Amino acid sequence: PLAPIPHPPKKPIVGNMLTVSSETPLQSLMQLTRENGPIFWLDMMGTPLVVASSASLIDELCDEKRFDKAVRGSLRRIRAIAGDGLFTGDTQEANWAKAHNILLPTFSQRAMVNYLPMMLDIASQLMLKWERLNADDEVDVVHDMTALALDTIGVCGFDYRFNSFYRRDYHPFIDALTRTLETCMMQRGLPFENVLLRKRLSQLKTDVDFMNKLVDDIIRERRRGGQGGDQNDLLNYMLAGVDKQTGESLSDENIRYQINTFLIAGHETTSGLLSFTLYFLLNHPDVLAKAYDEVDRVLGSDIGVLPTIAQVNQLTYVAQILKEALRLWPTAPAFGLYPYKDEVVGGQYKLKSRTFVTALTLMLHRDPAVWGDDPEAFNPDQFSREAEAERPVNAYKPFGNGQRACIGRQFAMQEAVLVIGMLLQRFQLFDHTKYQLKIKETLSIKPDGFKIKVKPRPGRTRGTTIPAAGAPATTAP
Ligand code: FDE
Repeated sequence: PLAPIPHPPKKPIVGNMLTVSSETPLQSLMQLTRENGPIFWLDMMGTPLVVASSASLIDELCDEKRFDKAVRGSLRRIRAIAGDGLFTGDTQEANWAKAHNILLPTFSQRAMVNYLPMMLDIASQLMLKWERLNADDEVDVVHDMTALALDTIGVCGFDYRFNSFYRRDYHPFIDALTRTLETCMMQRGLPFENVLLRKRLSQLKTDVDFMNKLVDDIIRERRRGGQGGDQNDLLNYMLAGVDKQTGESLSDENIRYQINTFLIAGHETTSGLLSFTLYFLLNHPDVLAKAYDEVDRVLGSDIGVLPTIAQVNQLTYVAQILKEALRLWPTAPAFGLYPYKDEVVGGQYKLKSRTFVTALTLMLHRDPAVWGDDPEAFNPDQFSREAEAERPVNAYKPFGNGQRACIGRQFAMQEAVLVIGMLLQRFQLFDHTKYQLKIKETLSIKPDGFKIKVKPRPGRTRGTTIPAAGAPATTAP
């Protein structure tokens, strides 16, 4: 029998618009899930938004024959800068499939070894910065992890150095990007919004022009230098790549959108992942001790040699810790879907064709049916090989679903394992403020105001060998 989808009470005109906090919409949706159950709908000024989160419902929603990714709301507005790039393109747009086909191999597990020297280059800059801190210096974790993730995607993506570790503030590109994303998140389609946001909207135009120019100049330069440049970066693949299905390659405009996309999709999510991981390590001494053991066994105490790809792949407990951090705080905390046709889900809830459904990953990852009675507990054993094999396939979705899942997954995980490994090899960590977790929401989520102190571990060889730019990294024998 059919049943109505539950929904919290609404107000005239604005409906449930104000039920959801504008500062912390995702935490509102978590709370609403606790109150209303695994599926409910909100009236966003006449447009319904369905929020689903149980493992059984999400399993149905992950059926790509019935549901497709929905590029709506703030994600749609991000097209101002990411256009029909992979993240913000509709599945049916010609450029989505074209770029997907061209870029998939460049993000494959096999391709990852190419990025290792560049990742080590940037990771070494972070290590050096932390090694040179004085005992009373604080580390602004989110700031440093953002610098790291941004610089990594800059070098691996298009051989551009944001040089974030050589400046106090962020590169102007990042300020422009951050403002642009903020404006896209603030627009909610409320009355008078364009008046209230007038300043921001005109700034948005300036920012988008500035970012496009920077990226377009890089593309033009590279074209001029001939396509066979010796960089192993994504830009070269995009310039040279041909989609086998259509025989076409990407236009310069679309390549610009892809570069903007990698920066948007790749830097905040990865930085948040690293920040939450450090937070959990500091709060779970038993897990931290086990991680130190693994790092010491795999990487040893000589910090003069940088990790090899084989060593990175051996840090399996570190990888488990990262996965568990992404379970409790998936830095891309939800994904949007719509049904192609009228559907019934959960055997009783009608969804009209094209209804916007948010799959709330944050609560999916807390479904007791999958994660047990204490889903809030941080436990990397949830990702032992045996536990992973036993779990239903769609119970864990930090990288989204199906063909629209994260193309940067291996890239982000390799970078994160390597960085946590190198940090633990070198440093003791101190939670000197007794930090209380507070989640800041932008397009992604991160631990707000998380500061730590670090101290070099005793018995480590001082000094780090930094590979010359572009040169292969030193490898252990
Ligand atoms: C994507 C993605 C996703 C899906 C979304 C939707 O559905 O809407 C997710 C969930 C994600 N992603 C997540 C993540 C996390 C992390 C850490 C990351 N991510 C990272 C990264 C890096 C890079 C470079 C990236 N990432 C990228 C990307 C892209 C391009 C995309 C889109 C795809 C398609 O095609 O659609 C994504 N990513 Fe990520």
